[in-house]
Parts: sequence; C-alpha cells; structure tokens
Amino acid sequence: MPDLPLFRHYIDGSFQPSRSGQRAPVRAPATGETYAEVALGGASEVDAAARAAKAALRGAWGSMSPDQRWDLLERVADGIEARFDDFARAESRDTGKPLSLARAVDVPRAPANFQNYARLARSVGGDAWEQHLAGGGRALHYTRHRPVGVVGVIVPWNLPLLLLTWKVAPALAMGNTVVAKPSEETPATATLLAEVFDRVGVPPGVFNVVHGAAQAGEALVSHAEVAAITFTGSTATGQRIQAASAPGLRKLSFELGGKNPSLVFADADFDAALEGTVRSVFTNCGQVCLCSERVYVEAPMYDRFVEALVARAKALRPGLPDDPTTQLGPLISEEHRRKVLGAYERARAEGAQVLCGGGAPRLAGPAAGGTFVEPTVLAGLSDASDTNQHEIFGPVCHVAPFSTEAEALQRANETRYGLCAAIWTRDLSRAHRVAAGIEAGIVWVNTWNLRELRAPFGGVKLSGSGREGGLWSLKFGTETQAVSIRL
Ligand code: NAD
Ligand code: 6OD
Repeated sequence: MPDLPLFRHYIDGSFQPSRSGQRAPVRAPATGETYAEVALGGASEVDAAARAAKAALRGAWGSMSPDQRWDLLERVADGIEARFDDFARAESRDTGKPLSLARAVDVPRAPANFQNYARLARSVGGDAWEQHLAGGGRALHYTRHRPVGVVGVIVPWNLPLLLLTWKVAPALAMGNTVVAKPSEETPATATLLAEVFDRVGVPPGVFNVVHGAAQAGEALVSHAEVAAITFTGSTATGQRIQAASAPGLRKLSFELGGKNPSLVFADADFDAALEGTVRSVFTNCGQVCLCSERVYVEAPMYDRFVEALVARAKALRPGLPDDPTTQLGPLISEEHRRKVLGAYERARAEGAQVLCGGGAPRLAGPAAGGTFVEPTVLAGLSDASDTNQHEIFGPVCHVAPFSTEAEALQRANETRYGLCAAIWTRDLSRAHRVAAGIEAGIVWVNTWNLRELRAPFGGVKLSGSGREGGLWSLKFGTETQAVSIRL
C-alpha cells in the first residue's frame, strides 16, 4: 500500500509526528476509503504544546500590543479565505457532508469568527469608580482585562472547522494562547488552519494543535498549565471533563448534546414551517447539536404536515459530497452508523410506527462503501420513551400531535436537555409566551439556526453550562483584575 499522507501535530510552530509513532487511519465516510493517517498524541505532545503556549504567553504574544494581535487574527481570516477551496474540500471529505454545505456554512464561518472577535475585542473596555474617602482624600478603582492563560479547546467531528474557530478566535483575541484538540475523525481542517497560522506569521506556541482521541483530551484537561477548557461534544464527555478538571479549578465552558423540540402551531405558514423543519431535522444528516429530534404539530395541521414531511424525507437524495445533486451525506463513521441504526431498532422495539426510512440505503458505485442511513420519521411513542429522551444524532425525528399551547410547552420541556427550540406560528403573542416558557438557551421563531455571532449561544440542563458568542466568549477568555489607587 502506498504511504498515506499524515496529519501531524502543530506544536510550538512546527509540524511533527507523535513521539510514540502512533497514528490512526482517517476515512472518508462517503466511500469508506482510508485516504490519510493522523498522528495520535498523548500526554507527551500535550505537555510540549502546553509549555509552548505558556512560553508564548510570557513571550512574543504577551508582549505584542492588542492591536498587533487583532491585526494578525484578521490576517488569519484572510489566509483562510485565500484557501477557501482547500478548506471546503478537506471538510467535506473528512465529514462526508455535501461540498455545497461546507462551502455555504462551515468554511465561511471560519474567517467570520476571526473577523468578528478581532473587531469585537477592540470594543471591550473596563469600569472605573472614583471614591471619596471618609477621612478626606479620594481613591480611584478600575478594572483591567488579563488573559486567563493557556486555553484548551476540544471539539467534535460534526462541524470541525466552524467549532474550532468559534473557540480559538475569542481566546486569542483576548490575548490567551491555545492548545486545540480536534476530533481524531476529522483532523484535516485543523491542520490546514495551523498552516494558515504558520504562514501569516503568528508566533510559535500561540496556536497549537494536538491530534488524537480521548487520551489526548484527558491529558489536556488535567494539564497544570491549562487554565481554561472550552469543550463542545457529548454530555457524557462533558461530565468526564468536569470531573477531571476539578482539581485544577479550571474555568469551563460546555456546549453539549440536545433533544431539541420543534413546535408547529396550526396558524403557522405551512410551507415555511415545513421547509424549516426539513432543514432542522436533516441538515448535516442530523449531526448538528441544534437539530430537531422531536416535532410536535398542532392537531388540525398534523396529518397534512406529517404527510408532507415524510414525502420530503423520502425525496432527500443521498450521495457523494462533490455531486451537486447530493442532499444527504453519510454519518461520520461505521461506529456511529451502528448507534443510529440501533436507535431505529430501539424505536421499533418500543412500538414506534416507522413512517419512512428506518434502515440503511443500498447505494451503487463508490458510495456503496459509505456510512449512509435512511432519513427516518417515527411516530406513536410517548414523550418518556427512550427514543424521545436520548439524543440520536442522525437524520431522524419523532412526530406527535398536540391540542393546546400549554400541552405543547409542557411536552417540549419533558427532557433532560435544553439546547434550543423552534416555534412555528403567526401569532406574535404566542411566540413570546412560548419562547419565555421553553427551558432552552436558544429559541428560534419561524426560523431555525439563524446565527448572529454577537448573540449568546449555549444550553441549559444537560446541554451545557456557560454561554459562548459575542462578549460571552470574550469574557470567558478574561480574568478581570481590580486595581485600587489611593490618590
Ligand atoms: P464526543 O464527546 O465523543 O467527542 C468530542 C471531543 O472530545 C472529541 O475531540 C473527542 O476526542 C474528545 N474526547 C472524548 N473523550 C474525552 C475525554 N475523556 N476527555 C477529553 N476529551 C475527550 O462527541 P462527538 O461524538 O465527537 O460529537 C457529537 C456530540 O457533540 C453530540 O452529543 C452533539 O450534540 C455534541 N455537540 C454539541 C454541540 C453544541 O454546541 N451544543 C455542537 C456540536 C456537537
Ligand atoms: O453556530 C455556532 O456557532 C455553533 N456553535 C454551532 C454548534 C452546532 C452544533 O453542532
């Protein structure tokens, strides 16, 4: 077999293999082909990266003016734009998502994240108080923003570049340095990003990438030089990270799983609600934490809506990422496909009606080796069923009718998760009432996944803690220092 390309770590400004020589195959999920290998890091690589990050904080990066740092981040944004096509192809090959989706969503968000935070950080100021002292004289108290230090960034495989840059950009904008651990399933765009950092002249040690699996993540979250961890991934891993980082009392930001409801009221614009629900269930093959897995439809519209949803699901065309007619990519891996097909089986065992899908399609040509599953619509289960309680993270939803607004709200909240919800209605008062009653960090009305990078993003309950986005991300990367001067 010819030598495959190797995705290497980027530590202290140099691309390097693992010291142990460990590596793992990287597969293109749309075909099953192994097209590269990734270096698997562990404690030794994390230690080298964290030390380099600490040295950069005290050295070249720490001694730059904020303006110089922000200018460099804008150059990183330009560097990504200059290689837009390389990023889009790499992302769609690693994840299997349609190239059109990578081009429309994932890659544009990367430069936008750097631009947004470089600009927003310029507006962060401090507070000041003048105090008149009882015995005469005055004092001035003011705040300063100090970087937290070395920030550990751990991201999953579903939106690899979007999520990585979403966390790296604000951390660097506030003067921190970063050790990032991408998912071992999708190492390509993190490596390309390191090449951009290298090329635009960001000093060594400011941005480090340690590839690897859970072992590398575990080393990162317990490393003594790592002051804060921002993590996006599953709730179970978030719980493990919280426990592992407790002895160091690290700052934590968690964006975790969801079991998001969509509430479709009978007064909604039918076509908009249908289109939005199709997007919210099937985008990225359902592998977005924001996807709707529970769709509640008001009784008078239920039959018509479900019939149309099933027709749309059946018509979704699976295929290879660079085929412009492809609407649905594969799942990320064979292991994930087994989980999703297991969830379809569990739904059947619980007594679900399978309105469409429920299995794996037979595809011809190179896609025959891909990890595809059928888009699936289920019905007939209680809110308490396993199917309606556990995140599946595939192209699937359960549909159920409701009769009153109060019932819809109560059922939407019957979950341990609380990431987001979508409400479809023309009644403005109802939109406000229901949004206020939903136990979730993000509510969309008559839309889904409409992003504003200055707005807070995050979940409640088991969907996470803390908020990212805008000033929330910048605050996460900051220690506020109080200075008091007797005048
Ligand atoms: P995962 O939790 O298995 O892995 C996420 C990352 O954590 C990977 O880089 C992985 O290598 C690393 N990791 C695994 N075990 C670790 C450990 N013990 N210590 C440190 N790091 C560890 O998640 P996944 O399967 O890659 O992604 C899917 C999950 O992510 C879904 O639950 C989805 O809802 C969630 N997600 C949430 C958001 C959000 O913003 N709320 C966004 C994307 C994905
Ligand atoms: O759009 C974003 O900024 C974001 N954090 C999306 C997360 C998607 C989850 O899979």
